[in-house]
Amino acid sequence: MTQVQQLKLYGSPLSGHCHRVELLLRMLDIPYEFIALSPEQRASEAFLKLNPLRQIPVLEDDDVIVADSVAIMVYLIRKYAPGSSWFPDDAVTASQIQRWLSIAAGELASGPNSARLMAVFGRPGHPDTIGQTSKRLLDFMDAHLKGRTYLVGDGPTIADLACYAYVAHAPEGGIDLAPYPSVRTWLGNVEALPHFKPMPASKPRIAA
Ligand SMILES: N[C@@H](CCC(=O)N[C@@H](CS)C(=O)NCC(=O)O)C(=O)O
Repeated sequence: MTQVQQLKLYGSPLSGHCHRVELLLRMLDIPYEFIALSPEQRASEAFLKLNPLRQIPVLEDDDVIVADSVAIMVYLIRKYAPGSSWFPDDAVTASQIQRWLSIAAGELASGPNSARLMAVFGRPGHPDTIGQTSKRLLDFMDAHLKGRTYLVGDGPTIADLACYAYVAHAPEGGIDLAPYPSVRTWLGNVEALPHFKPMPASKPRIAA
């Protein structure tokens, strides 16, 4: 009988990039082992072989290694839930979801995520640029989410999971979500999904 290997997710509990993958694994009900790596382990030669960019998350599925949170989400859907409503094949819906995945890797990463990295992890950055990017993104998200439950269509998709953590934790970077009522309602809608698990709150200036 073939031995089924449990999926391994290498990451950090305080990484929103890892959190989005964990949410999808949980919501697809796929068993996995979370392996939290220290900064030293992420600098090791062994980890360099898993991801030459030295970034978490990395997924190990038997002999398949997938790096990058969005790539992992696409892999999990295609392999374990093909055609599912989390990332449907329909061209229009897929393009709408892809737009938010691009925003997650673009404005969300260079806006609210960068603000949190500066405040919590002491990373360098340009507060004015980060603030402008964050405001433009949140203004857009709030207008888009007015009257909607989720980012795309009528049900949750990987767009919601990809965008959730760094919006929810934006206040850790000094970004106030009070002016964005539709965004706050949407955060609650994601938190109400079955198998949701929060990302822990960060304390200022801790090791990444
Ligand atoms: N595009 C990557 C970005 C991942 C990323 O930035 N991970 C951070 C932790 S949240 C990291 O490993 N940073 C270390 C580095 O970039 O050197 C993804 O979506 O997985």
